[in-house]
Amino acid sequence: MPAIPDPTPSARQGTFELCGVSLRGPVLNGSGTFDAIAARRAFGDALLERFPFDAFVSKTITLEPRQGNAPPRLWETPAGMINSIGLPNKGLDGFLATDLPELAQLPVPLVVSVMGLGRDELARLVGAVGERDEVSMLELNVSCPNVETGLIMGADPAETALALERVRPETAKPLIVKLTPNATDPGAVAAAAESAGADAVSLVNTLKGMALHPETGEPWLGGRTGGLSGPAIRAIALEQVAAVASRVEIPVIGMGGIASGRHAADFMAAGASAVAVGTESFRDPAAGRRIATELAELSLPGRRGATPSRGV
Ligand code: RRO
Repeated sequence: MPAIPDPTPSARQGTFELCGVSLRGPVLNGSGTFDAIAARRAFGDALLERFPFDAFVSKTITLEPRQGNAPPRLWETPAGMINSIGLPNKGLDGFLATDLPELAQLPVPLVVSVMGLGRDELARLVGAVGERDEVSMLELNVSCPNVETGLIMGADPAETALALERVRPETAKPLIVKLTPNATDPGAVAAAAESAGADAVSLVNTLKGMALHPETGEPWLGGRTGGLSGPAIRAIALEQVAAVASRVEIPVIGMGGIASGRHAADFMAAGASAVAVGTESFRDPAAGRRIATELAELSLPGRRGATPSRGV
Protein backbone atom coordinates (compact mmCIF):
# COMPACT_ATOMS: atom_id res chain seq x y z
CA MET A 1 0.00 0.00 0.00
CA PRO A 2 1.49 3.41 -0.84
CA ALA A 3 2.20 5.55 2.23
CA ILE A 4 -1.03 7.05 3.54
CA PRO A 5 -0.79 10.04 5.85
CA ASP A 6 -2.27 9.50 9.29
CA PRO A 7 -5.69 11.10 9.71
CA THR A 8 -5.65 14.18 11.90
CA PRO A 9 -7.05 13.70 15.43
CA SER A 10 -10.32 15.43 14.47
CA ALA A 11 -10.81 12.97 11.62
CA ARG A 12 -10.16 10.05 13.98
CA GLN A 13 -12.80 10.94 16.55
CA GLY A 14 -15.61 9.10 14.77
CA THR A 15 -18.23 11.74 15.50
CA PHE A 16 -19.53 12.03 11.95
CA GLU A 17 -22.97 10.58 11.31
CA LEU A 18 -24.65 9.76 8.00
CA CYS A 19 -28.28 8.60 8.10
CA GLY A 20 -27.82 7.59 11.75
CA VAL A 21 -24.73 5.48 10.98
CA SER A 22 -21.59 6.56 12.80
CA LEU A 23 -18.58 7.06 10.52
CA ARG A 24 -15.07 8.22 11.40
CA GLY A 25 -15.30 10.88 8.69
CA PRO A 26 -17.17 12.03 5.57
CA VAL A 27 -15.15 10.45 2.73
CA LEU A 28 -16.62 7.42 0.93
CA ASN A 29 -15.70 5.75 -2.35
CA GLY A 30 -17.81 5.97 -5.46
CA SER A 31 -19.43 2.60 -6.18
CA GLY A 32 -17.38 0.51 -8.59
CA THR A 33 -14.22 2.59 -8.36
CA PHE A 34 -12.31 0.64 -5.69
CA ASP A 35 -12.17 -3.16 -5.59
CA ALA A 36 -11.60 -3.73 -1.87
CA ILE A 37 -11.34 -7.51 -2.28
CA ALA A 38 -8.59 -7.23 -4.92
CA ALA A 39 -6.89 -4.48 -2.88
CA ARG A 40 -6.83 -6.77 0.18
CA ARG A 41 -5.14 -9.44 -1.92
CA ALA A 42 -2.60 -6.90 -3.21
CA PHE A 43 -1.86 -4.99 0.00
CA GLY A 44 -2.75 -7.53 2.73
CA ASP A 45 -3.68 -6.31 6.20
CA ALA A 46 -2.05 -2.92 5.49
CA LEU A 47 -5.27 -2.15 3.62
CA LEU A 48 -7.34 -2.75 6.75
CA GLU A 49 -4.97 -0.80 9.00
CA ARG A 50 -5.05 2.23 6.71
CA PHE A 51 -8.32 1.83 4.87
CA PRO A 52 -8.73 4.78 2.49
CA PHE A 53 -12.45 5.45 3.08
CA ASP A 54 -14.77 6.14 6.05
CA ALA A 55 -17.46 3.82 4.63
CA PHE A 56 -17.17 1.37 1.77
CA VAL A 57 -19.67 1.30 -1.11
CA SER A 58 -19.69 -1.98 -3.06
CA LYS A 59 -19.74 -2.33 -6.83
CA THR A 60 -23.37 -2.53 -7.95
CA ILE A 61 -24.90 -6.00 -7.87
CA THR A 62 -27.86 -7.35 -9.82
CA LEU A 63 -30.21 -10.26 -9.13
CA GLU A 64 -28.65 -12.52 -11.77
CA PRO A 65 -24.91 -12.89 -12.51
CA ARG A 66 -23.61 -10.77 -15.40
CA GLN A 67 -20.48 -11.04 -17.56
CA GLY A 68 -20.29 -7.30 -18.25
CA ASN A 69 -19.58 -5.65 -21.59
CA ALA A 70 -17.20 -6.85 -24.28
CA PRO A 71 -13.79 -5.14 -24.25
CA PRO A 72 -12.49 -2.51 -24.62
CA ARG A 73 -14.08 -1.12 -21.47
CA LEU A 74 -12.08 2.07 -20.91
CA TRP A 75 -11.09 5.17 -22.88
CA GLU A 76 -8.92 7.93 -21.46
CA THR A 77 -10.03 11.49 -22.18
CA PRO A 78 -8.37 14.80 -21.30
CA ALA A 79 -8.88 14.98 -17.50
CA GLY A 80 -11.11 11.95 -17.30
CA MET A 81 -12.08 8.57 -18.61
CA ILE A 82 -15.06 6.83 -20.16
CA ASN A 83 -15.99 3.43 -18.76
CA SER A 84 -18.27 0.83 -20.22
CA ILE A 85 -17.91 -1.96 -17.70
CA GLY A 86 -21.48 -3.21 -17.97
CA LEU A 87 -22.06 -4.36 -14.40
CA PRO A 88 -20.11 -7.62 -14.24
CA ASN A 89 -21.04 -9.26 -10.94
CA LYS A 90 -21.78 -12.62 -9.35
CA GLY A 91 -25.47 -11.87 -8.88
CA LEU A 92 -27.25 -11.70 -5.52
CA ASP A 93 -26.56 -15.28 -4.41
CA GLY A 94 -22.92 -15.17 -5.46
CA PHE A 95 -22.45 -11.82 -3.75
CA LEU A 96 -23.97 -12.99 -0.48
CA ALA A 97 -21.98 -16.23 -0.48
CA THR A 98 -18.59 -15.00 -1.70
CA ASP A 99 -18.13 -11.22 -1.58
CA LEU A 100 -20.13 -10.20 1.48
CA PRO A 101 -18.03 -12.23 3.98
CA GLU A 102 -14.89 -10.54 2.63
CA LEU A 103 -16.38 -7.04 2.58
CA ALA A 104 -17.63 -7.57 6.14
CA GLN A 105 -13.98 -7.71 7.27
CA LEU A 106 -13.38 -4.09 6.23
CA PRO A 107 -12.91 -1.74 9.21
CA VAL A 108 -15.67 0.67 8.09
CA PRO A 109 -19.47 0.47 7.60
CA LEU A 110 -20.56 -1.30 4.41
CA VAL A 111 -22.95 0.19 1.85
CA VAL A 112 -24.18 -2.28 -0.78
CA SER A 113 -25.14 -0.89 -4.18
CA VAL A 114 -27.99 -2.66 -5.99
CA MET A 115 -29.64 -2.31 -9.39
CA GLY A 116 -32.86 -3.96 -10.56
CA LEU A 117 -34.22 -4.26 -14.08
CA GLY A 118 -37.66 -3.55 -12.64
CA ARG A 119 -39.26 -2.56 -9.35
CA ASP A 120 -39.93 -6.12 -8.18
CA GLU A 121 -36.35 -7.14 -8.87
CA LEU A 122 -35.08 -4.09 -6.99
CA ALA A 123 -37.36 -4.97 -4.06
CA ARG A 124 -35.99 -8.53 -3.93
CA LEU A 125 -32.45 -7.21 -3.85
CA VAL A 126 -33.21 -4.64 -1.15
CA GLY A 127 -35.01 -7.22 1.00
CA ALA A 128 -32.25 -9.84 0.74
CA VAL A 129 -29.32 -7.44 1.21
CA GLY A 130 -31.07 -5.33 3.84
CA GLU A 131 -31.58 -8.24 6.20
CA ARG A 132 -27.84 -8.93 6.46
CA ASP A 133 -26.25 -7.61 9.65
CA GLU A 134 -22.99 -6.90 7.82
CA VAL A 135 -24.75 -4.22 5.73
CA SER A 136 -25.18 -0.72 7.21
CA MET A 137 -26.87 1.04 4.28
CA LEU A 138 -28.01 0.34 0.73
CA GLU A 139 -27.46 2.44 -2.36
CA LEU A 140 -29.99 2.18 -5.18
CA ASN A 141 -28.28 2.57 -8.55
CA VAL A 142 -31.18 3.78 -10.68
CA SER A 143 -29.14 4.64 -13.79
CA CYS A 144 -30.68 1.80 -15.79
CA PRO A 145 -33.80 1.28 -17.89
CA ASN A 146 -36.84 -0.24 -16.22
CA VAL A 147 -37.54 -3.13 -18.61
CA GLU A 148 -41.26 -2.78 -17.85
CA THR A 149 -41.52 0.90 -18.87
CA GLY A 150 -38.40 1.48 -20.98
CA LEU A 151 -37.65 4.61 -18.92
CA ILE A 152 -34.36 5.18 -17.12
CA MET A 153 -35.58 4.92 -13.54
CA GLY A 154 -33.35 7.66 -12.15
CA ALA A 155 -33.93 10.11 -15.01
CA ASP A 156 -37.61 10.48 -14.25
CA PRO A 157 -39.05 11.76 -10.94
CA ALA A 158 -42.23 9.65 -11.14
CA GLU A 159 -40.30 6.43 -11.96
CA THR A 160 -37.92 7.12 -9.10
CA ALA A 161 -40.80 7.69 -6.66
CA LEU A 162 -42.51 4.45 -7.74
CA ALA A 163 -39.27 2.52 -7.26
CA LEU A 164 -38.79 3.97 -3.77
CA GLU A 165 -42.39 3.28 -2.77
CA ARG A 166 -41.95 -0.33 -3.87
CA VAL A 167 -38.68 -0.96 -2.02
CA ARG A 168 -39.13 1.18 1.09
CA PRO A 169 -41.13 -1.46 3.02
CA GLU A 170 -38.43 -4.07 2.36
CA THR A 171 -35.88 -2.65 4.81
CA ALA A 172 -35.56 -0.29 7.75
CA LYS A 173 -31.93 0.39 6.80
CA PRO A 174 -30.96 3.72 5.22
CA LEU A 175 -31.58 3.88 1.47
CA ILE A 176 -29.32 6.15 -0.58
CA VAL A 177 -30.49 6.93 -4.11
CA LYS A 178 -27.61 7.37 -6.57
CA LEU A 179 -28.68 10.02 -9.02
CA THR A 180 -27.71 10.15 -12.67
CA PRO A 181 -26.52 13.46 -14.15
CA ASN A 182 -28.16 12.40 -17.42
CA ALA A 183 -31.53 13.77 -16.31
CA THR A 184 -33.35 16.94 -17.28
CA ASP A 185 -33.82 17.99 -13.66
CA PRO A 186 -31.80 16.01 -11.06
CA GLY A 187 -33.28 18.26 -8.33
CA ALA A 188 -36.79 17.07 -9.19
CA VAL A 189 -35.64 13.43 -9.12
CA ALA A 190 -34.01 14.00 -5.72
CA ALA A 191 -37.15 15.65 -4.34
CA ALA A 192 -39.26 12.73 -5.61
CA ALA A 193 -36.89 10.24 -3.98
CA GLU A 194 -37.04 12.12 -0.68
CA SER A 195 -40.86 12.27 -0.71
CA ALA A 196 -41.02 8.52 -1.37
CA GLY A 197 -38.76 7.61 1.57
CA ALA A 198 -35.12 7.92 0.52
CA ASP A 199 -32.75 8.65 3.42
CA ALA A 200 -30.04 10.27 1.30
CA VAL A 201 -29.08 10.93 -2.29
CA SER A 202 -25.65 10.55 -3.87
CA LEU A 203 -24.53 12.22 -7.08
CA VAL A 204 -23.24 12.25 -9.71
CA ASN A 205 -23.00 8.96 -11.53
CA THR A 206 -21.12 9.24 -14.84
CA LEU A 207 -22.13 11.41 -17.78
CA LYS A 208 -22.99 9.56 -20.94
CA GLY A 209 -20.11 9.72 -23.42
CA MET A 210 -18.62 8.09 -26.48
CA ALA A 211 -15.23 7.61 -28.12
CA LEU A 212 -14.48 6.53 -31.67
CA HIS A 213 -11.73 4.22 -32.87
CA PRO A 214 -9.11 6.55 -34.39
CA GLU A 215 -8.76 4.43 -37.54
CA THR A 216 -12.16 2.90 -38.17
CA GLY A 217 -14.44 5.61 -36.79
CA GLU A 218 -16.45 2.88 -35.10
CA PRO A 219 -17.30 3.11 -31.38
CA TRP A 220 -14.18 2.24 -29.39
CA LEU A 221 -15.98 0.78 -26.40
CA GLY A 222 -17.46 -2.72 -26.50
CA GLY A 223 -20.68 -1.27 -25.07
CA ARG A 224 -20.59 1.49 -27.77
CA THR A 225 -21.24 4.28 -25.22
CA GLY A 226 -20.00 4.68 -21.67
CA GLY A 227 -19.84 6.97 -18.66
CA LEU A 228 -17.46 9.92 -18.38
CA SER A 229 -15.88 10.55 -14.96
CA GLY A 230 -12.93 12.38 -13.42
CA PRO A 231 -11.93 16.06 -13.20
CA ALA A 232 -13.56 16.66 -16.61
CA ILE A 233 -16.99 16.50 -14.95
CA ARG A 234 -16.25 18.21 -11.62
CA ALA A 235 -17.85 21.58 -12.45
CA ILE A 236 -21.00 19.85 -13.71
CA ALA A 237 -21.17 17.66 -10.62
CA LEU A 238 -20.70 20.65 -8.32
CA GLU A 239 -23.58 22.51 -9.96
CA GLN A 240 -25.86 19.47 -9.72
CA VAL A 241 -24.95 18.90 -6.06
CA ALA A 242 -25.79 22.55 -5.30
CA ALA A 243 -29.08 22.28 -7.22
CA VAL A 244 -30.07 19.04 -5.47
CA ALA A 245 -29.03 20.27 -2.00
CA SER A 246 -31.32 23.27 -2.44
CA ARG A 247 -34.27 20.94 -3.10
CA VAL A 248 -33.97 18.31 -0.32
CA GLU A 249 -33.51 18.10 3.44
CA ILE A 250 -31.94 14.62 3.41
CA PRO A 251 -28.13 14.33 3.25
CA VAL A 252 -26.44 14.72 -0.11
CA ILE A 253 -23.29 12.70 -0.88
CA GLY A 254 -21.35 14.63 -3.51
CA MET A 255 -18.93 13.21 -6.05
CA GLY A 256 -17.56 13.85 -9.51
CA GLY A 257 -13.86 14.42 -10.13
CA ILE A 258 -12.85 15.00 -6.50
CA ALA A 259 -9.06 14.70 -6.32
CA SER A 260 -8.12 16.90 -3.33
CA GLY A 261 -9.39 18.07 0.03
CA ARG A 262 -10.09 21.46 -1.54
CA HIS A 263 -12.40 19.83 -4.10
CA ALA A 264 -14.13 17.91 -1.30
CA ALA A 265 -14.57 21.12 0.68
CA ASP A 266 -16.12 22.77 -2.38
CA PHE A 267 -18.72 19.98 -2.64
CA MET A 268 -19.51 20.42 1.07
CA ALA A 269 -19.78 24.17 0.66
CA ALA A 270 -22.25 23.47 -2.18
CA GLY A 271 -24.42 21.52 0.28
CA ALA A 272 -23.02 17.98 0.44
CA SER A 273 -22.88 16.29 3.86
CA ALA A 274 -20.34 13.76 2.69
CA VAL A 275 -18.25 13.18 -0.42
CA ALA A 276 -17.05 10.23 -2.46
CA VAL A 277 -13.79 9.70 -4.33
CA GLY A 278 -14.00 7.75 -7.57
CA THR A 279 -11.72 8.05 -10.58
CA GLU A 280 -8.82 9.43 -8.51
CA SER A 281 -8.57 6.06 -6.72
CA PHE A 282 -7.59 4.37 -10.01
CA ARG A 283 -4.53 6.65 -10.17
CA ASP A 284 -3.77 6.39 -6.45
CA PRO A 285 -5.50 3.73 -4.33
CA ALA A 286 -4.67 5.73 -1.18
CA ALA A 287 -6.34 8.89 -2.52
CA GLY A 288 -9.38 8.61 -0.24
CA ARG A 289 -7.31 8.88 2.94
CA ARG A 290 -5.16 11.69 1.54
CA ILE A 291 -8.27 13.65 0.57
CA ALA A 292 -9.83 13.02 4.02
CA THR A 293 -6.68 14.32 5.71
CA GLU A 294 -6.55 17.40 3.47
CA LEU A 295 -10.25 18.06 4.11
CA ALA A 296 -9.85 17.72 7.88
CA GLU A 297 -6.97 20.21 7.81
CA LEU A 298 -9.04 22.69 5.79
CA SER A 299 -11.86 22.32 8.32
CA LEU A 300 -9.67 23.22 11.32
CA PRO A 301 -10.68 26.50 13.00
CA GLY A 302 -9.09 29.53 11.42
CA ARG A 303 -8.67 27.91 8.01
CA ARG A 304 -10.84 28.44 4.95
CA GLY A 305 -12.94 25.34 4.58
CA ALA A 306 -16.27 23.66 5.04
CA THR A 307 -17.51 22.10 8.23
CA PRO A 308 -20.21 19.49 7.55
CA SER A 309 -23.49 21.09 8.51
CA ARG A 310 -26.18 18.82 7.03
CA GLY A 311 -27.23 15.34 8.02
CA VAL A 312 -24.74 15.15 10.86
O1 RRO B 1 -20.80 -1.03 -14.65
C1 RRO B 1 -20.80 0.04 -15.29
O2 RRO B 1 -20.47 0.11 -16.49
C2 RRO B 1 -21.18 1.31 -14.66
C3 RRO B 1 -22.21 1.47 -13.74
BR1 RRO B 1 -23.22 0.05 -13.11
C4 RRO B 1 -22.51 2.76 -13.24
O3 RRO B 1 -23.43 2.99 -12.42
N1 RRO B 1 -21.79 3.81 -13.70
C5 RRO B 1 -20.78 3.65 -14.58
O4 RRO B 1 -20.14 4.63 -14.96
N2 RRO B 1 -20.48 2.41 -15.06
